[in-house]
Amino acid sequence: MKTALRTCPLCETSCGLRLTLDDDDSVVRVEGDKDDPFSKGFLCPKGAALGRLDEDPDRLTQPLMRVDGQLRPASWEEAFDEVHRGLNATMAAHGRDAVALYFGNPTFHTMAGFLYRQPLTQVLGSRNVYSASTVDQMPKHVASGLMFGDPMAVAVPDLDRTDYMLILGANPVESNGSLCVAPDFKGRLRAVQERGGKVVVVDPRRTRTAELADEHLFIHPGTDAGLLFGIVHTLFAEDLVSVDVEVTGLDELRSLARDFAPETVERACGVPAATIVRLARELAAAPSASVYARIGTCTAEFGATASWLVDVINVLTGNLDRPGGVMFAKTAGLEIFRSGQPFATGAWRSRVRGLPEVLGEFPVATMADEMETPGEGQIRALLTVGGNPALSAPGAPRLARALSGLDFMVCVDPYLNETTRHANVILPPPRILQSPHFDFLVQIIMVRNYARFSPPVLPLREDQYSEAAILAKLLLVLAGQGPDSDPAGGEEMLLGQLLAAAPGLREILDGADGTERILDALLRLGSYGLSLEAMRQAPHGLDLGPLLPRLPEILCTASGKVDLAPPTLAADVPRLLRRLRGPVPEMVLIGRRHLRSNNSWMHNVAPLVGGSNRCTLHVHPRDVARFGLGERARVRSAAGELEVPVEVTETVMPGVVSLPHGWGHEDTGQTVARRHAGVNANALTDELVVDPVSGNAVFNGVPVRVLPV
Ligand SMILES: Nc1nc2c(c(=O)[nH]1)N[C@H]1C(S)=C(S)[C@@H](COP(=O)(O)OP(=O)(O)OC[C@H]3O[C@@H](n4cnc5c(=O)[nH]c(N)nc54)[C@H](O)[C@@H]3O)O[C@H]1N2
Ligand SMILES: Nc1nc2c(c(=O)[nH]1)N[C@H]1C(S)=C(S)[C@@H](COP(=O)(O)OP(=O)(O)OC[C@H]3O[C@@H](n4cnc5c(=O)[nH]c(N)nc54)[C@H](O)[C@@H]3O)O[C@H]1N2
Ligand code: SF4
Ligand SMILES: [Mo]
Repeated sequence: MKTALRTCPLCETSCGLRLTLDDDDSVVRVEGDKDDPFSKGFLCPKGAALGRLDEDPDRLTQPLMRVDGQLRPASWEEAFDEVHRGLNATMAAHGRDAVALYFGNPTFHTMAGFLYRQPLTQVLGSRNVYSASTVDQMPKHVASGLMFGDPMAVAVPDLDRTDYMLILGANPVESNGSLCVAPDFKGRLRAVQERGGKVVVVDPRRTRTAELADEHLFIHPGTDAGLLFGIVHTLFAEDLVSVDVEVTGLDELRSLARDFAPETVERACGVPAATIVRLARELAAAPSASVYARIGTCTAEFGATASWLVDVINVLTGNLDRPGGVMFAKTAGLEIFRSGQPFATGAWRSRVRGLPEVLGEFPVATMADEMETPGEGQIRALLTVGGNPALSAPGAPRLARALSGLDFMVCVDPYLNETTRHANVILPPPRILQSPHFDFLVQIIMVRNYARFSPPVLPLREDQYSEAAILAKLLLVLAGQGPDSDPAGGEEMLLGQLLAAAPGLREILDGADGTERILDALLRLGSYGLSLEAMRQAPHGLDLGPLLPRLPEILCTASGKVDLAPPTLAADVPRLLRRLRGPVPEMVLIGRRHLRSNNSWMHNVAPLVGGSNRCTLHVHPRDVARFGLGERARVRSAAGELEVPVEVTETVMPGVVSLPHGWGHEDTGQTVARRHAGVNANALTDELVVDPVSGNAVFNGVPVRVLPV
């Protein structure tokens, strides 16, 4: 038996874990690491099942390669030769835009995913870059970028000090939090209440977070921007505005808000005007307050507008950049990536639908268009790293068909699944416990500054590649250096870029491999002057202190002030008004997340599926009666139709049905997931409807008809 310390890589929360392994290197116990200064022993059922997930016998242990139409085991050499051949054939015949990249959710957490994403994008030089960001948080980046100048400047609730928290479209008690890293979110919310504060949840479902809250308000899906504007209107109308940071656009904002009196928005939102007025007063009166919104508001038609108004309210109530309000974390290794240039979107536009580039990406919602529409720049080959867009993208069945029509596809993924089954080559990363972990990106969104490094628990076998080595090889293939080059050359490309400004560092860099040396460089160049050795000395993680005010360091708008009424967002306000004045849709679809799940890829672990984690349609009893539903229902949208088991529940508001995503498993050799197939919610979501400002997909508020079977 041996024990190992390890950060859980499965979600943003980054809990410290203590693993016990037997002599065969099998994980026999997972506990929360009580000595971790941030997570203090917290873990969730997914973290507890980390060993089962890691040792899943259905994970790929060697590359698969398509031969005569069939995916068959191949050596790494054969696999890289084929990747080299396939990608270069496409680039030679059709140019670099013909190769697309897709980065899925896990690449936001793995070291390799973080380190190689930008270099791969740069070296490929294709406009067809896509990521899970545009099915998730892109509206927040756009809002932050336009208001603060920096799209990565995401203001997080100062959860441990706030006196009032307004939560919209997030269910952190089950999701464990997103764009707000706070292990034991539930305990921290209870602590708000215990110190006399208040928690209000706005959600079309009475979630576990809503149950815990002091107040829960149902809202018609897709209308949060209206509700938030109603609050802004009230703050101005009642003279409750108290701004204490430098701003521009206050007058424009006031005039934009004029049309959004609470009485005007109440019908569309389904929240009484008097309640909206009271929320505004409470936010203004609280000693400190934070407005926090997530997936429910982002993956919606007015995602960017809602994200903007969240921080507008935080500014207007004097709560931006002060303890107890919303604040900016200070990362240990990312500061050098800040460009200092004011953010803008639309430097180029997508070929088929003319959608603006945002952060150098096109929306996932238009990936199928770009694959199916002939002409120069048509996508003919795809490299995915850790993603399952055949389940996760809007209008997913169409995208899956488009994948099957590609000339060539490479996937870096540990599973054969609904997406990778279309690949010509699958390159599997090693086990989680064989990989190092340092969660770069989540440092931006922590409620307390903190860092933790986990070296690999288990060594690589001779015949394995680390994920960093796989991506380094792909980088070299795209750079034209052939399939046989040493991955160390790819690592050197990264290090060379990083050290351009500090060449002297190279002599003293420390680390077992290129990835560790790059981490060492980033830590040394970072805000706290840390190093790899400092992280090794703190195996339980390093507390870097509470969030501190730092707006002046963050701001990089052209005016040098917080822009309260960015023109791009102001220009979209008439569209919101039209929506709010229009009819309330009779029936709409939203999503939901289960505690023991994570998007599409944890349904092959027996302890995580079944029970409450099932793919059912939540329907209010009134709607069950109204539509005469039995055990199953047919759900029809503009995009498609599904038949699904009905779960009658009063936790969802009338006029709304809820279906989780990540299901619809095909028979790809995942033996457990196959028995819990479920249906693909994204057969109902419409890729043709996006938030036009951010290009983000719309998963919530999809008009549907619900029919008996
Ligand atoms: N257990 C678990 N944890 C996860 C994940 C998982 O799949 N399972 N996924 C991870 C990922 S990738 C992410 S991005 C995060 C997301 O983290 P959260 O944002 O907390 O995700 P959800 O639990 O989906 O919460 C969204 C809530 O929005 C509500 N909602 C839907 N439409 C609307 C609307 O129009 N307005 C409002 N106000 N609310 C609405 C839904 O009912 C739901 O309760 O979770 C992460 N953590
Ligand atoms: N209808 C609807 N659709 C949604 C959402 C919703 O709320 N409703 N939520 C959206 C959100 S927030 C997100 S983030 C997306 C997720 O969208 P995706 O990222 O496309 O999908 P995931 O299901 O997270 O797929 C993760 C993939 O990464 C692989 N993987 C796991 N670990 C590793 C690793 O260490 N390395 C590599 N290379 N691969 C790994 C898994 O096998 C799996 O294939 O889904 C979105 N889709
Ligand atoms: S909340 Fe669960 S899945 Fe997320 S990091 Fe913690 S243990 Fe892992
Ligand atoms: Mo996500």
